Amino acid sequence: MKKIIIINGPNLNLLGKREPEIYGTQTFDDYFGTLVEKYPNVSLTYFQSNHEGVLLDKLHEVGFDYDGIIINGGAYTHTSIAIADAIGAISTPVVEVHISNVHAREAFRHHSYFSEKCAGVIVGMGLKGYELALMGLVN
Ligand code: CA2
Repeated sequence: MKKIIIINGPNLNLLGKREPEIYGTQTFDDYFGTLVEKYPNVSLTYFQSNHEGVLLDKLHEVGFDYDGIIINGGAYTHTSIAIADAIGAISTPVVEVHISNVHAREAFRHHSYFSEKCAGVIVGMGLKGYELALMGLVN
């Protein structure tokens, strides 16, 4: 069974609770439950942290063992060379996901330090983007 982890960065614990016009009304825990049910043949785990170093430690922990990583780095996407370096250093393929279309938002969201180190990038498809990334990694 393939092992895939979803890693969410800062503020994504607020999904479904704030700014529903941008990020929707579903909590990530609820969405994650539907994914687990829909993909019983994938060993799917979920991790969220608001702390850059904790996200780095998780990437190091899973990055030579898991079959795929789906990461939404939140605002660290646009700031963190350290997380980009970690994505580049590990052997597990990483797919970058953003719920909103970052290219239709403020200019500071247009650049990602992660994208060039990732196997793929999905933006603007809402929470469905995580499922699309999952399909890309398992097929
Ligand atoms: O669109 C995305 O998925 C983002 O990664 C979300 C980040 C933002 O900084 C990126 O530019 C794009 C922000 C996550 C904040 O999530 C919230 C969710 C609900 C309420 C408030 C914030």
